[in-house]
Amino acid sequence: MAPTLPSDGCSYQLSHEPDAHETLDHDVLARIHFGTHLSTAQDPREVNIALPQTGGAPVAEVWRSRRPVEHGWSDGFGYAHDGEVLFGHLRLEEGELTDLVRATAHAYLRIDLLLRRLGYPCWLRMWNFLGHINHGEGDAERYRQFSQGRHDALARQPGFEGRLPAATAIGTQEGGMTVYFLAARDPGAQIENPRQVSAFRYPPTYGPKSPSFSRACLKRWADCSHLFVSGTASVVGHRTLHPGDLLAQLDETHRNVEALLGEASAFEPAAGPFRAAALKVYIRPGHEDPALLPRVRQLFGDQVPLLCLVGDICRRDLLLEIEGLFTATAHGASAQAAA
Ligand code: 3EB
Repeated sequence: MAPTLPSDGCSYQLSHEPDAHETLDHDVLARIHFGTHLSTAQDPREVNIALPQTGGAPVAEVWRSRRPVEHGWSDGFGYAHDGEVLFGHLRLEEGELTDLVRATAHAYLRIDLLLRRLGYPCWLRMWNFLGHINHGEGDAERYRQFSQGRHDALARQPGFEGRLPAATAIGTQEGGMTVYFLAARDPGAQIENPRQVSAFRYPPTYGPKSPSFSRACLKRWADCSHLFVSGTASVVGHRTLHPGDLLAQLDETHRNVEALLGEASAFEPAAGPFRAAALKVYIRPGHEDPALLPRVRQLFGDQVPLLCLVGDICRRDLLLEIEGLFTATAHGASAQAAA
């Protein structure tokens, strides 16, 4: 089957495709399925995330490249790369998480080793899916233990707070942990949100070690720029705003995403305007609301590909979180200027 060439000028691209299980095309870096009772696949580019989809026909997240893709398994990781970007993933079963702090630290150190070995040492974007993320009280909460382990691993590198990847951390109903990620040969730029305290500077009320992620990562490729926007929620300063009010949390989240787009454009004005290539919306179970997705479309654009997932948000008073990939092509900027 002929590879589907990316259409927006970027040499690799994310699309939402009807969920299917046929053999992957050669140009695929990764295909991520979301749902319960997913069947396991042997291809190292296939990932399953145990989160139900809501609000439409099920889709898979598919990353495709214009360059030749190589893939394989190494140290338990499935990976694929195309000379510029690397995709990888790791699954830990619940039985491997009895000491969650150490298990997370070990997993993150193994990721670092894999990335160095394959020649893509620069972390861009991490997705973390952890069973029962809100179980446990106080600093024994699983999310806080995960944060501590991640910090323990990343803090081994001096200056790590200036090179943090964008991230998502979401809870699943099934146990275990699945991590998937993108990395590059050369670094992206860490973008923070002026409306929010950087997560890596959160006070200890949110856990013994602050969460090691950046609000966004801006990566300039040969032919386009990608802005990876982390899971973004109704947090201003370091506090949750609008507890209990899903739609108000959505509006606040949108303001946070807008602030990040503003920061990214100020950081790299030549990139051209950023447009949303794909968004994921996570809703806490029991808080699905038919008014939500229409409002998301109103705020972020009618046409934007949306994947809507039901999962626990890592802070208990947050009802929703939104992440996205935004693309800018200097070509897009000149086309707009000419119009
Ligand atoms: C927040 O702003 C919401 O620990 O990797 C969002 C995205 C959140 C990523 C993470 C946490 C993480 O603090 C929570």
